[in-house]
Amino acid sequence: MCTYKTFFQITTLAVAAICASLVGCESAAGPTCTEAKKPATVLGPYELDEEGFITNWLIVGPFPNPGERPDNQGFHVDYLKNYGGEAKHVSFNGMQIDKDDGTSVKWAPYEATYTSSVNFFEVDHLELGYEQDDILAYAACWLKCEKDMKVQIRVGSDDGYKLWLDHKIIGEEHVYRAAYRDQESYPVKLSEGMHILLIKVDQDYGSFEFMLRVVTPDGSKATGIKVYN
Ligand SMILES: [Ca+2]
Repeated sequence: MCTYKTFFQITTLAVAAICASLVGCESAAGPTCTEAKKPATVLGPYELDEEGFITNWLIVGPFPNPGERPDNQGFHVDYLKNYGGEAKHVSFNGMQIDKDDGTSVKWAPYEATYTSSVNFFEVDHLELGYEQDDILAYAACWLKCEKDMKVQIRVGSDDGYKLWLDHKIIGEEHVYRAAYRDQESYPVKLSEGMHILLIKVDQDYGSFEFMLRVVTPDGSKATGIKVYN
């Protein structure tokens, strides 16, 4: 029998569970992101470069992106669906992702050294061919903030991308273009602690790269942030 007291307890637990599952809320100044749950071990810490670019990432791929402009088909396919899904995925070094064709790939670290851009053709473990077309890849990292802060996450990409912060999508550009810095800018409020970034970048043909930096609203490097993979 469901008494009023029992109903109240169940309702309270349900509300608590829903609240616990939320990671922030929207506001006019961009999403407020609270600390996300990280895996037991992470690589790092690494520094943002002098302009705020993240140059240390975990990367996994390639995944298929068949079709022709303007509608390559991989962009809207969740290749992490068996691993929490893109929105809930938590990557770690060495994590294996099985693909539908029976093969598998693994998340592994990559450091962009001579440029702030992540050129996927330079990522050895992706084993890509020269200017391989119709593919996509994911990159992820953690940001550890020493205090609450307001920042902008600025992205350039070739070709399009989807961007999640703390399991919430904050940017999506289904475009075909060359990459330049700061093509989009996303204002966010980060709480003290760890925050997970996941970006999915797709490729039709030609170059295949992205660059992402974390800056203050005036465009200078955000301070007080460490990067982990
Ligand atoms: Ca391209």
